[in-house]
Amino acid sequence: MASKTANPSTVPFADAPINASLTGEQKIDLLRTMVRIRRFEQTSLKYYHDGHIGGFLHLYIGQESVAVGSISLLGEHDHVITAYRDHGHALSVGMGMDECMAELFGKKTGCSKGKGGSMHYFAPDKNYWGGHGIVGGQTPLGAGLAFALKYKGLKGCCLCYLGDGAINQGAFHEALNLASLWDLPVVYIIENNGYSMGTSQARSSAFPKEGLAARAEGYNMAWAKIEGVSLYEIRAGVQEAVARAHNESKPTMLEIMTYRHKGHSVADANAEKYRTKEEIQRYMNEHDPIEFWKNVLIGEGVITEDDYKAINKEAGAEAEASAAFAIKSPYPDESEIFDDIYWEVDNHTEAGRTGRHFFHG
Ligand SMILES: Cc1ncc(C[n+]2csc(CCOP(=O)(O)OP(=O)(O)O)c2C)c(N)n1
Ligand SMILES: [Mg+2]
Repeated sequence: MASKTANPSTVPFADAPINASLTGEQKIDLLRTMVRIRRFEQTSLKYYHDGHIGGFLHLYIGQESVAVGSISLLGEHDHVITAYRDHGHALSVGMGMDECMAELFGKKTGCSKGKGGSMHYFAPDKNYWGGHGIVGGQTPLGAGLAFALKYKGLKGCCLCYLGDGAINQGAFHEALNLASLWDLPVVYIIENNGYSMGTSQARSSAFPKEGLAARAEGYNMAWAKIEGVSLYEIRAGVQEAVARAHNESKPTMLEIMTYRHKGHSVADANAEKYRTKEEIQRYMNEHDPIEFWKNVLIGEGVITEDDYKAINKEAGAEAEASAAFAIKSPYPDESEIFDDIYWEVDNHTEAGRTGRHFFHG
């Protein structure tokens, strides 16, 4: 895995065309997005402990490079769907901190009107389809989004993220079969943080020595394993898969190696029971994607340490402001509890009126 200190002349994948074409400003934007995700989540954790947020809160701290690097490659007809650890993907597609923080607080101004919470961020206008709490549940939906793109003749793809624990779900294997059989433009990105709740990968999954994504061979599907600390490496690897989807309408399975610094969720008080303090500390000290990218940019002369401090401060202020926004926002009205479950019902369509959502004629 890449180390924290980076020498610009030796940073792997810096000269891949997709990276060589980045301007300094674009590189800073990538840094800013990762820092904003981290400050947003650190702030949410503080307000969780203060009792402002209830329910689940799965933090993405340590994994920011995966969402930021991969989503930075997307265009107009590309779509994103993920699991419950979804804050990083949401901010990467351009959702605002206010709507995201308010959703955590259960407020009406949240992206899901305060009724979805941490696991159910949505922004269809940004091609962002959630936010799913059922492990692996998003994987057939990802195939469906890709199918729709192909059906409509659009040159696009769906990035469908899942955890290393989700790869054992039956639905995922059904989705892989159809994605390959029907040549769907979907990219499955396994965010391999080594654990499913408190269970290590070694205790939960059978896989070839090349890695989890090598299972794709059983489906005649292309695959690759990517180290997830460096944005350069992620962008170079994911770009190949996106190009395969766009140009050949073929699926890919990627495994990106990463690590979560915090517990599975805030309720996971035993975060240090199933892994050692030393392991956590080692990843935080030596494999932190933000530290790595910051050092790349300093090494390249794109930013100074002071620039980084300013970006960090600004992101912290933005996150605090979003919490203030959430606090002063109203809760949804009790009368709205059954709204926003079925689009057809809310929009008084014939299907909604008759209950025939899934049938024509
Ligand atoms: C179908 C189903 N089974 C079990 C759970 C409980 N559960 C929630 S998260 C999780 C672990 C998933 O781990 P992984 O896929 O590696 O994702 P990570 O949390 O590491 O991002 C489990 C078992 C669930 N939500 N859905
Ligand atoms: Mg995991």
